[in-house]
Amino acid sequence: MPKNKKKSKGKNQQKPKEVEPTPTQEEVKQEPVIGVPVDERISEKKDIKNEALEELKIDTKAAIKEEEKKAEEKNSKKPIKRRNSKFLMQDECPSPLLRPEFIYHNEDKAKKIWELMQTYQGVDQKSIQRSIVNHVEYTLAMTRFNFSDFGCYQATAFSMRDRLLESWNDTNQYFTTHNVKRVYYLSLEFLLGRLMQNTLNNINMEKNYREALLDIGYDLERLYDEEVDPALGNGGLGRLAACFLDSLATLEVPAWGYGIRYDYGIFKQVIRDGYQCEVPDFWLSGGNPWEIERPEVVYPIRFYGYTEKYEENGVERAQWKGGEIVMAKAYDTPVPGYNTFNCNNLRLWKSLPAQEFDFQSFNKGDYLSSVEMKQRAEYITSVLYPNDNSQEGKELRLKQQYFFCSATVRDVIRRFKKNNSDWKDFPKKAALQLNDTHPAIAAVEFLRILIDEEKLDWGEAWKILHSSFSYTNHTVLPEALETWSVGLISHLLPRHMELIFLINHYFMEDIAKKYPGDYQRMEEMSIIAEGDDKQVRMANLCILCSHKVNGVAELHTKLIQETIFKRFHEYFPNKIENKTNGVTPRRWIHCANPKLSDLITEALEDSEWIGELERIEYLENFAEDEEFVQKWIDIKKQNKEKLAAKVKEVLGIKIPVNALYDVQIKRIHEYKRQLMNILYVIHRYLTLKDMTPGEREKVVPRVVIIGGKAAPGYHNAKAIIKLVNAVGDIVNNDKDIGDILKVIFYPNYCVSAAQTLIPASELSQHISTAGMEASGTSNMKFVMNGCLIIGTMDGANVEISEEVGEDNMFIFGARVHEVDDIRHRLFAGEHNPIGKRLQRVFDAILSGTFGDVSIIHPIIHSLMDGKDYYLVTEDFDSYVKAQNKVDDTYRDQKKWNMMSILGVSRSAKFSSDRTIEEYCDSIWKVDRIPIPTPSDSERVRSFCKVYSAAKN
Ligand code: F58
Repeated sequence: MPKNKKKSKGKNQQKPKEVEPTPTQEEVKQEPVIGVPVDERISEKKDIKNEALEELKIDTKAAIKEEEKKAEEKNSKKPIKRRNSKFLMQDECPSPLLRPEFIYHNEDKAKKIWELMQTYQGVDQKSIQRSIVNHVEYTLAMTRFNFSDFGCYQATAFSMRDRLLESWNDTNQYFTTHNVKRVYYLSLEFLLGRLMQNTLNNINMEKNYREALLDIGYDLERLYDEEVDPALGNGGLGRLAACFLDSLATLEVPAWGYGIRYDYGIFKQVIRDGYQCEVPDFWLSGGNPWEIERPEVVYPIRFYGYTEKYEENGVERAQWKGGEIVMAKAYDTPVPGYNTFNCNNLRLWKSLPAQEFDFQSFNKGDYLSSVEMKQRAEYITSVLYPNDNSQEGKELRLKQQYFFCSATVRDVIRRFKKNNSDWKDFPKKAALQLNDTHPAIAAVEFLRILIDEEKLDWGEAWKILHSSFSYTNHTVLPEALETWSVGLISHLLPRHMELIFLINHYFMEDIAKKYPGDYQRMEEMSIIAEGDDKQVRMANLCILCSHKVNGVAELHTKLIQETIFKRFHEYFPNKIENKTNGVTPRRWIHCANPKLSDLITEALEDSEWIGELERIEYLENFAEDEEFVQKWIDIKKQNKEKLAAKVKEVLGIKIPVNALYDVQIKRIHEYKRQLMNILYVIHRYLTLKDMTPGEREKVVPRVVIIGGKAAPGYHNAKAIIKLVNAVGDIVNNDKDIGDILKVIFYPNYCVSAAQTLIPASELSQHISTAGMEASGTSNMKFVMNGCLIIGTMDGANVEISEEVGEDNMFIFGARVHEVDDIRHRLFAGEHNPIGKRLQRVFDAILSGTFGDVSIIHPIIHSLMDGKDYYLVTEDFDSYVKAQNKVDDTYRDQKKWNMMSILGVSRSAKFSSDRTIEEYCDSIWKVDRIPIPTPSDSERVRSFCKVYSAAKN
């Protein structure tokens, strides 16, 4: 049974559940309810109170006394300190809000400009409507009287961007003026998902925009669907970067994300005849209203060429010459936080030719080769590599990495030099986080600039580099650990290869000193893997260049400390630490599941939990409250209906709403074991077929949904997709089975699909072989949406089970410490876990029950031969048992819903706000810097004057 202790509400509040005294005006002011005018809030509360009294039929006098007592108690607690966004303040403020003043360099000119721009754009209905139609006419050049939903989406996005830019400018101005320390999050992937809904919610303007649009005949929800889903990432790693951006802005941490503006995001997955086909995703075809092109922020990036060494005051430096130059141009996307005045930035780089034409070739009459050069330059940022947990050793990929790292490092240095002159201060002003090893070359580029261009000596440069860089590892899978051939790096980045050799040389000297004669250890720790084709181990490089290295879940961190980075952990015992991943509750509860969000807000009596998820634990008090549970059930049902409608629209398949929705959505990979899932589905199908119609009626109906993309070259993953589709074709059309079992392969899984799938799920599968999933983050999203987990003790599942209680999950399978031994015995033929049930499933597949699925046959045969690296056969029995337990529990709806509510109420640890706070405290050493709210702008103005006087 779940632990059912009563929880207190948030950090400093103890709230009675039953009735609440009517709040005074004073109280209401202290506890703003987002987006609802003060008067409405009071009348709403009154109604709730009256209804509650009616229903509970309590003795009113006693109740009032009780209320007064509780109100007293409550008033004695500290009020919640809360900053409003400028948008909400504007809503409540009769006159336009003043903006903070900019620094004067030329007093007269600046004063005039400031006067012209001294107030923010209005957020009242008229102002919003005017700005939308202005963009229709002046930005999109459409007629104001006839614009499509898409046109309206674009104009609305532009009008929102205008408002974001005000905050963006003020934030950056403030940070620059105060010369604050900034975090730079370097990632080859940012899987943002759609921006409109999230932005409106973060800046508290959803209601205003909804009403303004409705008044001119547009439905905001329909506009949300007009937005493309920017998919500049593969999976967990890229999505984590996006959640981090949201949390960094919400926590008012000065931070910029840096990455690549790919023309093509991850491919669109289309299913033909059950097989995955990849279609290019040119996400920019309709324009991107969220970004700002920065033609003035461009950097030349060199490739190839040669180096010339020289000595200067005993320091060896080099000049890197020749080769080819490509330009990097910046595109900025404002990143607003939730309920804050701050607005951060995501800067993505696009490649351009250094000049439109190679005039030499052009003049020589070689027109085509000059065009070719332009295309070669643009090609660098054209496409995201669609690999998940495997590395693509192509030259273009390394070019992408260096291209974006060099532009980023130059940009960061430029910003630093604007306000600082002493290089020793760099670590006090910048923290650079490497999201996996993909941006590792940034560390070497930084070193190169410090030594060859800024003329620092090795010792100084190394210290600055080491104190400002840190690295996150996301995998222990050997095939995903990045290496680059020494030959390729020497050719593409000759100076960098020299520096890598130097770093390694000094490090090997240290190791030899500490462990004389231990060549094995030196070999393991070396950045260079010796052999015919020498390789650079990017993880080793990252560990050396960073002051902190982190894993992404407790178990994962322990594993990297004990396995792949064991030697480094011995040598640097304080370097490798854990930062358990998290996800943003703004996108993953509030936007994805607005009804659930409203219910939580209603129960908790305010919406503070969206910004401080710890407060959600108070929900535990409602786990057995019948009225609340009924609302909980209704919301899940509505979300299931929405998903069922989507499935009908996309696939033409009708799925029942009264079935258990069982979902596994993630990249298709053998270690994630979608194969085990579908093998179980086949077992379930065969079992149903054996039953009489009467017996079948007693079975819990299930809709099994599997979704995810396979890397285009990953044959086995593609075979699994085919098998799922083939099983679906047979099961879904089997009259004996009807609605008792449906099998859906949900095509083109992406962030926006997740936002529909997750809120509708009741059971979700996180069933990787123990030790192979670094963390997983969708498991967290599912828990936050009241979904129960069937899973192995892997990645963050372990911590989820600690938080929600093992009894509230369906845990099964081999544990990490057992895996190696089992695998060894399987491969040696000493152990055969294939029982009758599984053998029957294999036979059905091999005998053609599901049509021609010969693509999967080799995998099935190797499982039968014991070549079962991912332990599918080993874990199958305990998986079936766990699935049986799922059915039994689902039959007891009271218990199921209690488990669901408890899961949500205990999910606070998995907010990315918590993760980011930990990074800030122990890795980045960076403070929260709330920029002044407009009401404080007088203070800013006088500060700026002093500053400008001092400067002049
Ligand atoms: C994922 N890695 C982990 N890599 O697999 C997952 O457990 C974890 O929760 C998540 O990172 C966030 O920490 C991942 O998504 C990639 O997609 C790489 C893309 C580039 C090539 C190598 C894999």
